[in-house]
Amino acid sequence: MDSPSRPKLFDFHGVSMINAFTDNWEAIQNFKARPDDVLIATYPKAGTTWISYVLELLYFGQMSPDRQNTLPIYERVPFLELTCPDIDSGTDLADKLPTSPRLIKTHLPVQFVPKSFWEQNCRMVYVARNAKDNMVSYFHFDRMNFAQPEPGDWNSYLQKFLAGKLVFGSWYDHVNGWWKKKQTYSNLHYMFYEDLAEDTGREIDKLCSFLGLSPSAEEKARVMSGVKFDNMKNNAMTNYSTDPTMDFKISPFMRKGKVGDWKNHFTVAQNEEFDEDYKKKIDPTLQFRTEI
Ligand code: PPS
Repeated sequence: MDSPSRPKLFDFHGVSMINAFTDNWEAIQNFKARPDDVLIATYPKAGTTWISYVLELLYFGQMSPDRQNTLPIYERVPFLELTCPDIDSGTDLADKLPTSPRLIKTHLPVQFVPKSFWEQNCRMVYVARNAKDNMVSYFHFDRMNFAQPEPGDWNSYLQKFLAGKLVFGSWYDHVNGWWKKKQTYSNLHYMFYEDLAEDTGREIDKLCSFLGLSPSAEEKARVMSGVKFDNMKNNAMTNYSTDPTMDFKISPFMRKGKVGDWKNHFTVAQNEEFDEDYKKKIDPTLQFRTEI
């Protein structure tokens, strides 16, 4: 049974959404991006916080130790479409950000991105994660985050994932849509969670070349150390322990951080059903790894 305190999913221009991400729609669509803004875009649970912290440390890690020690990541990298009572909306937080560039997070599918980001030719970093691990991570997140709809049991969650009936809609449409955009919009860097896990240093180098940054060897080492899973898990500014909507006794935000955890969740039959459906939906030019 759905808990009355949990938000309800509804269809919003063809994408499953909840009020927290649509109530501020006019301000989101009219958001004024600046040319040096960097938009971090992901389907939920694809590695948003990880790449946000990489970018945050690359740009501001040296400049302001106070910033690193006192501000949670979700205040340093505003979540554009988020609006909920008693806290600043994502658009307000972004408007007030004192940094240059501003790092801004979104889970919006590509067709919903405010037009000023395209008009200003902003840099965008998209992180994609293989569908199976992405779904496992989202399942545990929805169990512990009371601001998300009730996940139900694992098997019903899998059916919802296949049908695109999760917040921010279909994983397939999301990763395909952003992938297609990359063909025509050159300021988009499309990354994979699995690559980041396999060789963080290599992926940081690629990211820096996209962003026009050239950190020293020491700076790069500092970033690599800061963004290690255990370090982020133990860092109150990156582990979401300050967010009251989450119950870490059910599942922590920094849960496992692994490639291949899906093997601990899918039955053989579920895996076959998933793979059969996957072939029909994924853009064949977009290739994911489900193990490394
Ligand atoms: S959110 O709520 O959409 O912003 O969540 P998001 O940050 O995209 O995804 C959370 C998952 O990313 C994992 N994570 C990491 N993995 C490896 N290394 C580092 N440093 C790291 N930081 C976050 C986090 O553990 C969640 O994945 P799971 O599989 O649930 O552990």
